[in-house]
Amino acid sequence: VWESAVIETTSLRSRAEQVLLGNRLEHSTKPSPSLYPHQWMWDSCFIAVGYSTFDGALARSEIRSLLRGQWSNGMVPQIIFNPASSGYFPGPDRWQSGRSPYAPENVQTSGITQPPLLAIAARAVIEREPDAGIARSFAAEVFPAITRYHEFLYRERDPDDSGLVTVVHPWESGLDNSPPYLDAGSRVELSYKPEYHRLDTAHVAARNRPTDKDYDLFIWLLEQMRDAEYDWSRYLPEAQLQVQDVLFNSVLCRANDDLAWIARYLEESDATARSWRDKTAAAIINSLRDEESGLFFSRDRRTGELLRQVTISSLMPLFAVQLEDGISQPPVDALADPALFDASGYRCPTTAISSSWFNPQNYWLGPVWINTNWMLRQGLLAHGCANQADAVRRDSLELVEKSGFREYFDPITGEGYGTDSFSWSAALTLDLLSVA
Ligand code: 9WN
Repeated sequence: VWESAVIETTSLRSRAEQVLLGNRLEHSTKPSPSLYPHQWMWDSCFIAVGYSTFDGALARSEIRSLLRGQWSNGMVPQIIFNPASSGYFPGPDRWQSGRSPYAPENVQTSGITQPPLLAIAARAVIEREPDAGIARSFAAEVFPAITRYHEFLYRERDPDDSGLVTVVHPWESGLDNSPPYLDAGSRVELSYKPEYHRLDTAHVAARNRPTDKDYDLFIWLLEQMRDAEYDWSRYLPEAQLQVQDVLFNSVLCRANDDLAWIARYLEESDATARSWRDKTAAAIINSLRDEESGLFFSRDRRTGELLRQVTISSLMPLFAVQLEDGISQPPVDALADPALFDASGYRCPTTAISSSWFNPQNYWLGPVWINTNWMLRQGLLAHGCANQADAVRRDSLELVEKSGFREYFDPITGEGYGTDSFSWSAALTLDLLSVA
């Protein structure tokens, strides 16, 4: 039994490495062979963590390639387009990022960002690099750029100086059709029906993807931002969708902690990164925590109301920062609650089972995703919940072993959905195998 377990792990590892190498482009790695043929930001951060387990040079090039797309105002874009591919909608012709004076000239990108995992990935890559000289020069190279990215987020996206960054498009959240966005999205009044032709449903069954109504919202919002030339001081006062997103801000909080670590590693001051971390941590606890349930929710900045939809994001402050016992307990308990996240199958559904939106086969409305499990596991470990953390790790590995490196998985049956050969499922499998 022991011998076969070892062989299984070895083969899972080598299959995961093959997925990443198979999805390589010239400078970076695409999320999947055909559904997502460009470079995505938070995907590449997870991918870099995966590469760091077996090839530091590829890990560094993944992050460098992201920074190649950085705008002069500091924004790191959600998508860096691969000029050799036209198989994804919306492409560069719809985004027209060149309308902004800050967009890079030789690289085509989208006009928004994604959960800011750069510092988290960079730290992992630095820590795993055995050659101290290489690690140090990479740290010195990326530290100023990542700092400028965080400066952008606080300067352009937190006009109230609240410590919470505002997300302006569901795609920025990374959890595109998650219930809080369907909720906030239902209040957006589309002034026209945008014209477009979806390409995603040519690759994946429509029942596993966002609806056409969701896409109307996604594309209409894109066109509003484009018309404002991605100038946030002009766009934000009128923007119909503005969310102080709990997952995005939790990632930012943790990223500040890792940015502070990189600063100390370089023997530079970590004061700015620490003060950002402390401010965002306090704002998450004071402004995004629901007193009654003890769970966390994103806040609609337009109405001022919490978007009280229980999703995986409600647990993400565990990943952000060290919470006091009384504050960490409700999210930890929610994991074992059959009405919320215990589906008697695989941990951890992305939308609570009791939600009226829950659908175990549709995108972010219920399926398990390996990246949210990866963050949750770290958050649980940081709060002394080793057994629960291990259960999340085990379920993640069981899912990819059973169904392959799919994009997302049914939390009840374990069936895989979405694209196959999905890069972050493979990359984070490598990381989970390396922490055993
Ligand atoms: C839009 C690439 C991306 C992920 C997102 C995931 C999905 C894109 C799409 O794929 O979104 O960004 O076309 O649906 O929701 O988290 O980064 O893997």
